[in-house]
Order: sequence, then C-alpha cells, then structure tokens
Amino acid sequence: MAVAVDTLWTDVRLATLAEGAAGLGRVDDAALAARDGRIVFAGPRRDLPTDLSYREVVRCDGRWMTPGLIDCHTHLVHAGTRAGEFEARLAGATYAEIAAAGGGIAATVRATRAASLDDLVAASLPRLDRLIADGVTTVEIKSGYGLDLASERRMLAAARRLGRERDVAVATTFLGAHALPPEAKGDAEAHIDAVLDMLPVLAGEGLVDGVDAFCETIAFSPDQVARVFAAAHDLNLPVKLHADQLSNLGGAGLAARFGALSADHLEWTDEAGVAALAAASTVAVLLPGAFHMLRETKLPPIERLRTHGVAMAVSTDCNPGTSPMTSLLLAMNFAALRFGLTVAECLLGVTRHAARALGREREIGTLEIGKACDLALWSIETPAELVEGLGALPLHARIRNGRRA
Ligand code: DI6
Ligand code: FE
Repeated sequence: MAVAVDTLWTDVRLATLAEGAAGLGRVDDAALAARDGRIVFAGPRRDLPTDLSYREVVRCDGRWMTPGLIDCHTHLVHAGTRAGEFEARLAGATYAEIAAAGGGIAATVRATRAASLDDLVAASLPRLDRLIADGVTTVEIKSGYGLDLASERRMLAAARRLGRERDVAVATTFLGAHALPPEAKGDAEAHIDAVLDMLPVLAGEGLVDGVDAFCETIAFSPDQVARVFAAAHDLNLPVKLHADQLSNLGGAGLAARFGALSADHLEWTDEAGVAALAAASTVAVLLPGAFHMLRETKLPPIERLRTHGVAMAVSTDCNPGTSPMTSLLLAMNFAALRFGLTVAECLLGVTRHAARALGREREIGTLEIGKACDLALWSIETPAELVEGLGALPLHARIRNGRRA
C-alpha cells in the first residue's frame, strides 16, 4: 500500500549541509519529501521509494534548495535610531567614547523603555521581514535594552509575538547583563543582583530560551558573568556569551567553562580560548557586521578555529549601534571577504552550525530525514551566488514546517 506524503519537491538541486557529507552535501537531480512538517526523504530522485503517494508535487525547475537559514544572534527588537552616533563615529568618535558619554547602548535603553509592546513589535517587524526575505526560518532575538524587569519582559514578549505574526521560529535570549542602567549608578554588582532577580521570573513566564551576557571592560567582568551563568544553570537554561569583542578578558574560556552553546564575536580570543571552545564543543559565532561598522582591524582567529575544529556560525548581530544589518546573506558576504571564510563555511555558518549555536541541531539546520521541513528555494546557478550578492534577493520560496510560508 502506498504511504501518503504531503509534498514532494522534485527536479531540484540540494545542498543538504549534512554532517559527514562532502562540502555542501550537493545532490543534483534530487527530490525532497515531507510528511506532517518533517522531512521523510532527501536525496537523488532515482532513490525515491516507489511506494509513496503525494498530495502535492512541486517541480522546482532545477533550482537550489538549502535548509531554511538561521540567524543565531540578533538584537532586532529595539526602538529608536543611533544614526547620529554613526555620524559622530564617521567624524572620529569611538564606540567606547560614545558609550562613556551616555550614548551607545544606554541611548537605545532610553528609547526602548519608552516604547510600548505594540511600538516594539511595529518597529521590529520591518527588520524581521528583511531577514525573512533572505530565506531565514529561525531567528534568535535577545533582550538587553530594557534592563529592568518590566522592560526586559516587554522586549521578550515582543520577540515571542513576532514569531506569531510571521511564519518564523523565534528563539529568545535574556541579555539582562548587557549594560548598566542609570538606576544602578555605576554599581555593576547591584545590576547583577537585579538580573538574578529578573531571570527566574521571566523564565517562569516562558519568555527565556537561553541566557547571554556582555563580557567586556565597558560591560561586565568574567566574575559577574559567572554569577549570571550559574543562575542560568540552576534553571537548566543554556548560555551563550558576547566574548572577546573589544579586548581579551578570557571570555571564550569562560563560555567554555560553562558549556556555553556559543561564544560570539571573538576578535581578541587567544590560543587558549580557542582550545577551550574546541574542548567544550562551543560554537564560535562570527559577527562581521559589527567588525565592519566599528572599523575594527583585529580579526577573529579564523585559522586557529579551523585547526582546532571549532564549528563557526555567521550571524547579523542586527542591532542599532554596532551592526544595523538585516541581511544574513550580506553577513555571509562580509564573513567571506573580511574574515576569509569559504563559501561552504559561510553556508554551514547560517545552517548546521547556527542550529548548534541555538541548541536546535536535532530539529533544524540540515536537509535530513527526521528534521523539520524548513527550506529555502533559490533562483541561482550555484551556491556561491548566495555569498557573492550585495543586497541581492535570490530567494524563490521559503517553506516552514512543510508549507510554503
Ligand atoms: N556587543 C555588540 O556588538 C552589541 N552588543 C554587544 O554586547 C552592541 C549593542 C549596541 O551598541 O546597541
Ligand atoms: Fe550582539
């Protein structure tokens, strides 16, 4: 008896990005089938089981199919603009100087605190829609511009609502330890106390999928971050870290010590830090948009990450200060040209490795039997076009849970 399958995509070229496959896991003249939102076949058309019947057959005219893309590090929920700071930086001011003068993250905190839930959703939807136009099917969204309980809750609730307003999976991350709010009056320990009060409340409301912190001289010390991570562990929440972006405080080693899903930025990470990431299987999330916007010159240790076998992800870091970037394809282009990643590394960075950075590698990130049927179909001749384009829109269709989105 024929087994009924919901949809068959055929006459398609696959980049499965599966573990163990050579390169991108290219399969020419392929097909992919889904039932109940899951992939039940992905491979050469000639290997399709003959006992399947399909409710719908989609002919893809030789187009390329990849897993739906995953943007694993964004601050896309926020209010206000920092374009004035951009102009000041063009005129020579530094990010740290602007932050010390009450601008920077603090400026976005003021705007975000003044915004209602509806305001936050309305301000963030265009950014989300731009990511979606690049074939993104999963996006991580951080809090961290509220910094008090009510405002952090509003940011996380806005992130959850974005996931209902659009056909996209949203992973939320509590970033209460992002910056010092004015009411902390310079007392970082007092703010960490407040973060430790907020975390169980927000987690109890189902708003927190993971916990992040900003470990930096202009933010929080390794000991302060360790307090937050210990609290996250007590709640069984995974952690990730803004590590070694502007200086080397040993952020990568700290992330590894807590078994972090990812350590992000890593421009200043040294050999010991890379070795620690490798030993802990922590993903290195590369954020070339922030590197570009801040006109940094210190490159993340890409070759060391390679030799130690650390998985590299690539993300937009979409935020109003250091990376107002809303295209994951553009982030790949920057990762290639500024950090020297190959096309295959870029694509792994927005699929399989990005899934790992969110702890969702069993669910998404490759075209393999059993995974969620989240796909992107591209009008391209070769996958390198996805990395080459500067603002191109090569997406033909996006599929979420087996349905056209
Ligand atoms: N590192 C970054 O690049 C962003 N946050 C962080 O911890 C910057 C956020 C901002 O400037 O608003
Ligand atoms: Fe960030």
